[in-house]
Amino acid sequence: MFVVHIVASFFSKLQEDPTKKVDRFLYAMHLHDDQLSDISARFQAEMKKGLSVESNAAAALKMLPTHVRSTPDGSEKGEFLALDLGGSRFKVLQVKVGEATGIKKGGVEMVEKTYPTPEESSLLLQLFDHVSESLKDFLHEKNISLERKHPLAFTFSFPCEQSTLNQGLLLNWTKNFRAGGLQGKDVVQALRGALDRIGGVDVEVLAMVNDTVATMMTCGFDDQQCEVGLIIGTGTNACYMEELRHIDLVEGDEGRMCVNTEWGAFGDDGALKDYVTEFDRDLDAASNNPGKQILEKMVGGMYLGELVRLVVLKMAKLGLLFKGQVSKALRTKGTITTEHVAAMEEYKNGLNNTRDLLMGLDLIPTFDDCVAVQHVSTIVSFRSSNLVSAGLAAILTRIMENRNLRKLRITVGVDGTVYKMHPQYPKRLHKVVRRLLPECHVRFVLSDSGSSKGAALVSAVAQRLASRRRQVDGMLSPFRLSQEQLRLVKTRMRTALEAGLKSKGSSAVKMLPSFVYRTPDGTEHGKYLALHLGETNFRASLVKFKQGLQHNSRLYNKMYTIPLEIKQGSGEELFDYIAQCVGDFLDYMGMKKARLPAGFTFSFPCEHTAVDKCTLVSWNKGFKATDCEGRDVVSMLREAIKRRNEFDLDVAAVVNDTVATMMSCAYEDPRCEIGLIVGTGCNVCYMEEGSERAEGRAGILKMCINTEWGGLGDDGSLDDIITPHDIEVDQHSLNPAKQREDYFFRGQGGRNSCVNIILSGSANTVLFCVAMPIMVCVVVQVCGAVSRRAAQLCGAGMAAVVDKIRENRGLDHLNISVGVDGTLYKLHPHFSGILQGTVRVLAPQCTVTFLPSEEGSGKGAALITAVARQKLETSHD
Ligand code: 0WK
Ligand code: 0WK
Ligand code: BGC
Ligand code: BGC
Repeated sequence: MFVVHIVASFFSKLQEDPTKKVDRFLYAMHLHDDQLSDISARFQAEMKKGLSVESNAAAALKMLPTHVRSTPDGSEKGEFLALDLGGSRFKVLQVKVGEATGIKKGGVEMVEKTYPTPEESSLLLQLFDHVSESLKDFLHEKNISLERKHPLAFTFSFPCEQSTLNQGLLLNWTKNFRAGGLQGKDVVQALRGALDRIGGVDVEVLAMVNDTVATMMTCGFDDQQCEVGLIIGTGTNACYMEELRHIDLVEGDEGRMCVNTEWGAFGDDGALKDYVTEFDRDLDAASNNPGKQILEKMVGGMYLGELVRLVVLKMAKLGLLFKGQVSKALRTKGTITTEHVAAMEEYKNGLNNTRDLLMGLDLIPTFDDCVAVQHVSTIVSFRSSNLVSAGLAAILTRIMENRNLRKLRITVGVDGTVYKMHPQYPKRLHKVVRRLLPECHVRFVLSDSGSSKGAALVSAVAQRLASRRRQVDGMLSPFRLSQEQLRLVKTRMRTALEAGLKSKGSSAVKMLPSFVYRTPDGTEHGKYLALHLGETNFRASLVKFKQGLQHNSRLYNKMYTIPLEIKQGSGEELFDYIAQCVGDFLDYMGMKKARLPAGFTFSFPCEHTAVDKCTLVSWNKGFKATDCEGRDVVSMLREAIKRRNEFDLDVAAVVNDTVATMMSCAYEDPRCEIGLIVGTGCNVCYMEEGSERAEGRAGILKMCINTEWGGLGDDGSLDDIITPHDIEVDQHSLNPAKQREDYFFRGQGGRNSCVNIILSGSANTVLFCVAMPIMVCVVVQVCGAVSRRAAQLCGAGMAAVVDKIRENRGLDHLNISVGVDGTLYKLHPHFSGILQGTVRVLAPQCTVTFLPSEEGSGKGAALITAVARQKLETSHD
């Protein structure tokens, strides 16, 4: 019979090769390389849309952050239970990784059991009760103790929005799952709820991962170049290691994070409309999620068989097959499966399998019919692998762009029944990817043990970090200040402020009068030179004011670094260096002849007797120049200028950087009556109402007081919260036992910015650390605790200051602004937020607005000089 067919077809070949007929009929399913490159380009555009916070919501590719920050490094170890739900088989496993369990380093041992896939569960409860029951059964069957808590790794192969490793909101079901009541809910919570309902199983869900991620990790355990995970199974999807700086939905710029692309949804926004055929549309319309998962329906194993059936049905109806015979079976959805498609493409038995399938569908196929139907399968599955190639090419191109590479050597971890069981699929996929990206050396590694090994590895890292985190948390507990302790600090700061105002030297908080009696009122005008001696550099500025407040100033400045030997040399050398810099600046501005009025911002504790007369109380912050403490700062500067004999200055004011910052912000916002610096050092000034410290100057209503609050604690008033680490820092500082509180805040320039960078890396460290070596995460944790305490202490101090001003003015509620400057406040990712939050809690009767100052010391010093000038002029009138 069959031989007859062979003979007959030979003659028909003379008529026409049945595959040609199919090629014509399915012309739209043939994708040429230029079309694939076009699809790949569209894919890349969609990836960008998904990564950006602006367009993510509208993007078809959700680009979901997975919080897995690196691939395994082989040191993972532990014993885990694992659930693998969402693929064609629901599996419960026990996974032993590394030495923990007597297997050799880098080894993995797994026992597993497959349970019925509960996909038809219409309700959430049913689904997770089934999963929990299966887990319980597994523990019984494998004699795994029910007494102890087991760490669990959960592979859940559906789109989930995760903000941590062990939490994830289900965005929508795909494939054949549709248990009601879970969408938008936390999947891990739902599982925990079911386990509690079932009872008798004690587990801690350490990680929930997508099957693509778990597959990447599984293959990454043996091949560290594996940075892409690919599933071509019931459904399809891919993940890859993206640069964190490109993932807007997660804070931080350092390092990488695995992104679950959820590429099955590619085309849901029409991006594939030129390639979707009538068969795809028919299949989609009949699916349980029309309009969704467009790419998946052109690629995934759940759909390939159905696509072949729809094509064969149409061809039969058109009389192109089986002489137009159409059977009920052929009309029935799902009668051709992906297993059939794979079988039809087997090298040897492909045609026989095709004949058997068609006869099984009550059809009487001719040889040509078999050849034609087999070719339909080829075209359908070829298109599937081609589309996957286009998607992979997009991902690999992006990785090359991210890393600025023209060539790339990378491994792709793969799993899924289509890839595993379809005889031609892998070869076709590899070939097309290499053709689309000849500059890429792509190695495909089949995940030999499913994804649970990978899920266990992610959990092993999470577990190690969680235990290290608990350990470090314990060590950091002294840095965690309770509300009660912060209230105490506020009270002690208040007491110190009051004591400092009462009498000179009676308090660790010196409360130094600044002889600045008012904030700017817009009458300031003219040109001024502003000099600023900071911790790291000296700055000279020329500031011009036009009458009127706000935006009426112009400023030109030049920065000069201060060499260490100058900071810690003789006072004469220091002020000669300052005079030299001023000379250079005046030269640069062509103003050497102009005898400009100058204001000098001097960020160290000084005892003033007038706005242009003050003696340095003590150096701090890395300065230790000799013969300066106890001497008049302005005289030392004037002497140096005289020694230089190149130009002359009228130094009309010397101010603390806090006062300068307050003035410059008050120029923009008249409610600003406090100046705060949180930088290398930390200090605050504020407008005090006529305290005794004003030295009985009659009629003095207000004066700005430089608190020098950095000294709080020098009298032991903070001993109950000072930790051994603080003492160590203090002892190794240039001025031990001085400026105690300064050390809590002290940013110390460069060292400060490390903390900023480390902490800007992550919103919540645990996630951060999943990627980074453990030590990095410990450093992040320590940085977090130390800077959090600094910000809270700053907040407690500020609460004391604003409440004092409120009470000074007998107000129930105070509205006030604070001008603030300093690298720690400006650059640290969380400092300002924590500080402001602490003030809100500790001073609820005050509304405090923090104004980051621009050019504070320059403009501020010039404003004070202008005010001092005006005062002088009025006193001469
Ligand atoms: C095996 C993995 C599982 C994944 C599945 C996908 O262990 O996590 O979901 O592959 O392939 P499928 O079973 O859907 O063909
Ligand atoms: C910038 C201000 C200056 C102040 C400095 C403090 O203009 O007056 O001294 O901030 O911050 P630091 O440079 O110590 O971080
Ligand atoms: C799901 C993915 C999953 C893929 C492969 C898709 O339907 O949305 O999360 O990775 O199937 O199982
Ligand atoms: C100094 C203050 C200064 C603060 C901020 C402290 O170390 O004593 O005078 O305001 O640092 O720069």
